Amino acid sequence: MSAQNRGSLVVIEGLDRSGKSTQCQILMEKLQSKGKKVQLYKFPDRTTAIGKKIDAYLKETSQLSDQVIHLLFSANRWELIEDIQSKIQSGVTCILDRYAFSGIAFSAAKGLNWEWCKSPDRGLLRPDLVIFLHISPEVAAKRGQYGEERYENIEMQKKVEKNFERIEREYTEESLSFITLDASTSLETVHSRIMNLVDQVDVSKALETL
Ligand code: Z5A
Ligand code: MG
Repeated sequence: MSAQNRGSLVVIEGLDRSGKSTQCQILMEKLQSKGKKVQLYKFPDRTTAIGKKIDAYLKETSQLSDQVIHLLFSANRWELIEDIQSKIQSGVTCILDRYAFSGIAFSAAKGLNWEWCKSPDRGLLRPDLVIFLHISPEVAAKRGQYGEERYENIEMQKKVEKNFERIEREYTEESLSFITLDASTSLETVHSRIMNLVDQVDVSKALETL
């Protein structure tokens, strides 16, 4: 993708209830108030046909094999990637609330092979910046609506936490900018750290793929 005047691709990842969606919203509003064009994408996007299947699975109203749900989460990203790419090309900053890294962390926590988990997302756009919001699973469990969906239990979240540590190591080795922030502080503190990082993104390089 040509680097000229492109928007940036920023991913907010994190443990459950770490404040990803709250921070994505604040970031979008603050960037818009600075005159930037911004688009927010949330994964899973539960509004598409694939997203509706994912939603039913997460609410435990349907059962699917671990492999099938992993591929559906990835397909849900693939169905939006062209739209994201064209937005970036037209100068829009795209903020992604979860992305492929959640896919690997959760599916591998269920025992699926690590490389197999990575493979369906190969070829998706590689973000300029991944911010990982860290919070201890015990603190997260005290935040709103915890425990209503599949995976929202401390044992699963601890496995996911370990997997994100491995993701950080592996992608940092591949020179991806993957930054962990402490998300147990105030909304304002977390936001200002995120904004500092986003302000430093270098859009002079062309975007690569995962
Ligand atoms: N999943 C997967 O398996 N494979 C994939 O490929 C993908 C996802 C993409 C649903 O995701 C599940 O799908 C998820 C991973 C799996 N399973 N789990 N666990 P989701 O993103 O749709 O999940 P969600 O329902 O939006 O929850 P969340 O994203 O984990 O929450 P959050 O966005 O991080 O937190 P929040 O909604 O912004 O805030 C939670 C509460 O904390 C809320 O009451 C806030 O007001 C409060 N909050 C936020 N920040 C703070 C601070 N700083 N202090 C105090 N309180 C705060
Ligand atoms: Mg969320």
